[in-house]
Amino acid sequence: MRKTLTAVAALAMIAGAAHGDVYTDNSGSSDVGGDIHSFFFDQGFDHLDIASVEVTNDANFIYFDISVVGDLDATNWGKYLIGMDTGRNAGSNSGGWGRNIDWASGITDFVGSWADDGGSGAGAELHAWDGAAWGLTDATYLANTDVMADDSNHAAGTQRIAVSLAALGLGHGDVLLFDVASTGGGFDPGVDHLSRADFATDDWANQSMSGNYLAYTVNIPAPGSMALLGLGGLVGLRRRR
Ligand SMILES: [Ca+2]
Ligand SMILES: [Ca+2]
Repeated sequence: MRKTLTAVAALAMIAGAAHGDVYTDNSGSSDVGGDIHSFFFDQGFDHLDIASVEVTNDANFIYFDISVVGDLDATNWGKYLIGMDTGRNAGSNSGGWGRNIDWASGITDFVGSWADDGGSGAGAELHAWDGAAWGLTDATYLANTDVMADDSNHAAGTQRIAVSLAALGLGHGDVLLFDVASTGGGFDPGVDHLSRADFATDDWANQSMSGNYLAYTVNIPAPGSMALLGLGGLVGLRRRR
């Protein structure tokens, strides 16, 4: 019985390996060691304080669950950028809707997303760098096939963005380097960067800069591999008895 339970637990872990990687961020006011400068924190902008980002993928999409400290149903503004370096070209350090952000090591693609409608709606654009200029790949108000946004967990502070792996040129085993930043409108900087545990800027007028990028490895299990692993485990179990 114990062996059976062990086998079940092992199978659960194998299945779990295909689930998301969680990248946690610091939070709270810079006055007490947090990563939101008190200039912003004291104005109650907790919907710009990134708490964590969970990344996962299936055969067709990579998903970013961006979770902030605040309630996204309780705010009527907030922008969330995902800067991505797929490695397909050198990328650009500037971009992301022309926000006042230095992406530090060059992004080849970015998602600009919003939670603007009193939390009742979410949308996103996907842009790609061709080596010389930014171009719009897709948006939730266009084909809505290469990038999608989900606001169903806004009350919990989570906005889900799905991006087509094909649009990013990513396949099994490829490593995506990325950073996530919260921001406002116009030429605003990134108020919070997932890549930084310290505050990214101390005023709307001052540029923010990415820290060390996070890395996610795309894992697309081959059809039936789960079942084969499971069978192998059971065969091994039988032999040991
Ligand atoms: Ca944060
Ligand atoms: Ca941060």
